[in-house]
Amino acid sequence: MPMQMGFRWYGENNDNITLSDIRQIPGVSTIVWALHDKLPGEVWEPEEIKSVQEQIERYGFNMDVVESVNVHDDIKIGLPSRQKYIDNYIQTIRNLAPFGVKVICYNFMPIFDWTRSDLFHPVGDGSTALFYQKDMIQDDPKSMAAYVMAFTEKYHMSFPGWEPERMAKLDELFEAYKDVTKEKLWENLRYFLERLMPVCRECDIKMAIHPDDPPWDIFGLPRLLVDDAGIDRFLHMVDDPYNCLTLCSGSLNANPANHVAELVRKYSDRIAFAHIRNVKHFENGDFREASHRDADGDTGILEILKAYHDCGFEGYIRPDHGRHLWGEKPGTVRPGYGLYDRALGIMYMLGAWEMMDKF
Ligand code: CS2
Ligand code: MN
Repeated sequence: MPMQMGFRWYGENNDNITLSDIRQIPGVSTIVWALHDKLPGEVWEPEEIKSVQEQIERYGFNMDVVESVNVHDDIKIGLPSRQKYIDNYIQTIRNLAPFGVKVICYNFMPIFDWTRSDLFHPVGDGSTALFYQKDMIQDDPKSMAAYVMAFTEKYHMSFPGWEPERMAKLDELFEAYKDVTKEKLWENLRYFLERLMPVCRECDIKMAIHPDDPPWDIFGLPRLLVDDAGIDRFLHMVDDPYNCLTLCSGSLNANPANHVAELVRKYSDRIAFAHIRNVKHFENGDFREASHRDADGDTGILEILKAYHDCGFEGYIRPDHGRHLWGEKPGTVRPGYGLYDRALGIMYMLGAWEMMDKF
């Protein structure tokens, strides 16, 4: 089976991009989807999954990849109430299996998902992109959360991992995480996965963890999946073919020391899902996201694609964040998830891939 190209879609009435738009991008087989109105910890019910299935399959796509089923904070913190949330997670896996879902992408970042200081930073050519200014993300989580929340309120858009219900309780969350050291977080991740693995095997669904974005501790919160050593520890800790990676090139390469193509070669048999995102580094540690073209960033997109191709990668792949182009602006586009740059990214990736296939 060749690799399968996916496109992340936020769902009807939740994404300005339609399935009909996506069908016009050549080469896409998989819709990367989720029930975006679910809070972490809730069970995804079969009827709810079925209604998305009907939409997705009507356009000839498969729904093999879910991104994300988010993990409740109590599981990450290791509270006794985690039992209930792990049971719910397992029930969600069981409910997804009959619909043909093969991969669940998730992350294990405390409190925040991806973190940026500017969601629409000018690139210089008229487009905008997500930007991380290191000195703005130091010791004031509240002002950063307030920035993202102001955006979500103004434009009636909420982001997975930035649920307003959770952000309203930031003090409580920080308090709850205060004794969660890196080692405890590793232990809680292991506990969670060990309980899931038998069900994953039975349901033939791979759990594919997304690396931490950015790949370093922020606001004093520990982060685990940040480099080769972290990935190695993770895969050995629960050494099971259903314990896999979503290898996100841009998240990892926000730290220029992470050589993503090498990671692909080293861990290819455990990569279930590839995110391709290009990043431009600045000397002071800031970074900006870039078009998928190799020369536009520093992540080494062609070398990464070559590594996947050499390894005979047969998993799912998708363009990750792109720039906002051609009139895409706050209110009309989800930050990082416009139509045009991701479509261009797909054509670039398929061009490179098909060239490697043929010649
Ligand atoms: C995604 C992540 O938009 C993005 O950066 O790659 O937010 C990803 O969906 C989550 O971390 C997975 O749980
Ligand atoms: Mn990603």
